[in-house]
This record gives sequence, C-alpha cells and structure tokens, in this order.
Amino acid sequence: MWDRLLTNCNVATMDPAVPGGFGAIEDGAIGIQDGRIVRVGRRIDLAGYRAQRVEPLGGAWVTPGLVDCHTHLVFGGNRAGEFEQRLNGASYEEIARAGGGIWSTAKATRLASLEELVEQARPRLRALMAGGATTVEIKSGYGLDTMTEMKMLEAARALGESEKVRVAPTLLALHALPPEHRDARGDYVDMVVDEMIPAVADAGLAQAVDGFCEGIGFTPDEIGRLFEAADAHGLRVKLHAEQLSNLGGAALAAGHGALSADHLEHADEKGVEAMARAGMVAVLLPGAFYALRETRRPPVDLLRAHGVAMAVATDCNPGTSPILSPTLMMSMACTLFGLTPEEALSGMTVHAARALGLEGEIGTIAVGKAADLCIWRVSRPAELAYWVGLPGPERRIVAGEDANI
Ligand code: DI6
Ligand code: FE
Repeated sequence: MWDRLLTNCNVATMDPAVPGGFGAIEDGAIGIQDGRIVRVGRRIDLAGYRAQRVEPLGGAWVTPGLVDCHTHLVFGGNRAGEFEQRLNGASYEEIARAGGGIWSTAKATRLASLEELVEQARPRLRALMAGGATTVEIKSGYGLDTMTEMKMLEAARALGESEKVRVAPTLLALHALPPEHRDARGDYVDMVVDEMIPAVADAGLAQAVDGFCEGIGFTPDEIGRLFEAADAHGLRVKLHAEQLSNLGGAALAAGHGALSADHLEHADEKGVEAMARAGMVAVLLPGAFYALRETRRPPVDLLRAHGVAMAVATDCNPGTSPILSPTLMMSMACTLFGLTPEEALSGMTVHAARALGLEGEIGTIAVGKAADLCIWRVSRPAELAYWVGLPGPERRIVAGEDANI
C-alpha cells in the first residue's frame, strides 16, 4: 500500500532514459511512498496498485519540481532606487561613484540582522515557489567579510528550514572587492582562502564555492586559489564565467572539476570543449542578459554540438537580474537564446539538478528520486515556456507532501 497514487495525468518525466519528447508518458500515473517515487508508468500498468490516497488529476501534466540552480536570493535592501535613477538618466558609473551598485547591497546586507535578511528574502523565495520551484540554490556574496557571508548562509538555511522548499547553499566567496581592500587585493584573497572557506566548511554552511571571474570581478589566478582552497575543504566549485568578457573561466573551472560554469555569453569553443570533457553543466541566465540589455548570446549551438547540458536559472539578484519567475526564464531561454521548450524545461529540472550535484536525488520523475513534483493545468509541456507571465503550477509536491503556499 503506497502513500499516494497520482493518476489520470500526463507525466513529463524529463528522464533521458524515457524515449520521446520531455520523456513523456501520456495517460500515466505516479506512485509515492515515504517521500519518494516508487513507480511511474502508464496508468493501465499501475492499475493493480493501492494507495492511501488515490488522486485523479483530470489530464493535468506533471513535471519534476523546478530547480532554480543559480540565485542570489538573500540580500539587504534592493536597488529599485538605482533602477529609477538610471531610467532618469544617471549612468552606472555615476551611481557606483556615489556608493551604489553591488557595494550598496553589501552595505545593506552587513547592516541587516539575520532575521531581517530572512524576512526580506522570504517573499522572493515564495514567489519562486509559487512559480514552481521546489529547489532553490542561494548564494552568499554580499557580505564581503567572513561574518556577513556566514550570516547570509545562515539566512539561506533558515529559509530552507521554514519553507516547503529545498535550499542548496553556495558560498560566493570572490564576488566583489570591498572598498576596505581596494589597495590590497591579495590580502582579501588570503582572507577568503585562510579564514572564510575554512570557517564556512567547518560550520557546514555551504555545499559549493563560487566566484566571479571577470574584469570587474577576480582574475583567473585568484579564482584558481579559491578553487584549491575549496577542494582542500571538500567543497565542490562553480563559476560565474565569460559573462561580460572572455578570461578563460570556463576552461579554468573545468580543470578543477567544477559542477557548472554560469552565464557564458562570451564563451568560445575552447571553453565549451573543456566543459564537455569535464562533464560540466552550462547554466544560462537569460534574466541578466535581458536586464542588462546585452546583445551577445551564449554559444548555444556550440554547447549543443559538444553535448554540454544546459541549465536555466533566474540569477535572482538586486542588480542585474531582479527576476522572481522560473517559468519566465524558460520563456526567455527560448525567445532570447533559442532553446527549444524541451531544452528549457530540461534546463530547469534534470540539468539544473546536475548543476547542483543533486542529480541522484531530484530533477526527473524516476523511481528512487524524491517526489518533488509540479502539477500544471496545461495541454502540453511546451506551454510552460510559451506563456509570458504564467501564474505557476496548480499544485507543488515536495518530498511527497503537498507544498502549496
Ligand atoms: N554577476 C552579476 O551580474 C552580478 N553578480 C555577478 O556575479 C551582479 C550582482 C549585483 O549587481 O548585485
Ligand atoms: Fe549570479
């Protein structure tokens, strides 16, 4: 006797082992026991099974719960005022010189208490959940000192414990140089390597370490030191790479066994080849591309040609991607980057799970995986990427439990 049997539904398993588009099983059913999927198949093949709760879904589509594998969801304040200033004619440079930009978020984040960070992030997390997210990665990166980075990661953990969603915490250790280190870059990297990473690893506050490899961020050499320290402490790595220019970040990350390289607008074939060899995921972030009004698109054809899996995420952050909708990202991945609706949904499920190293647990509807599911009242899964402003799934299920908010 199972706990639940979802039936009279169409199942987009997103499981590469299931042939056909979206790994679809039409007129299907899903058995759930102890929070896990115990059986998925055609309804007639599951007809003999019994469950405490049998739930006919009237032909709805069931997908894996969406996985938003790249967000900066926890931060103090926001930058709506700067958005307004820019649209009234101020340049980024003027705003930055007046103490704005990423540094204004860092100041607000340092000033906020743990509880304030949690309560400011909660409505953003709920918006992502309402849009279908059942797993959300949350990066630190606005503390720029050990104490505040740890406070951000504690806020991420508290959110995961108090909402019906899985949170994957990432230490974004080299994001920006704080003004107090403007003339001492090396000292800042030393502090991150010698103090911040060990402290975060000891406290078990992060699953991965990230950096921003960019002219306005950190150099490949500095990122190399970051990755060695992460490795020494048993943490996986990932990298913001090739967003605004090409510094060879994708290949650097590949050389360190990274889970993913993210953004990649300026990636070249060498970088893509290195990612393919390393089995890395390319995380595409159309929200930042849109908000920055970028024109150079990530090399989707190259990624396809080399068989690099593409994930799609919101990059929710106060500066370059104030995005609160996972399905909008699927739409933009299709319209702005040329992904197919199936690639876009794979990008927010199976490949996003891999970008977090959680592919054994979530991301597809398959026996043994966690029962994290979304139920959508749509006629075909392509609708998830087709509508702009889709309200979200009718129901979310996390670890086999109803998780509507
Ligand atoms: N890339 C970006 O575009 C953002 N961070 C990053 O690594 C900028 C974040 C911000 O402006 O607050
Ligand atoms: Fe980012």
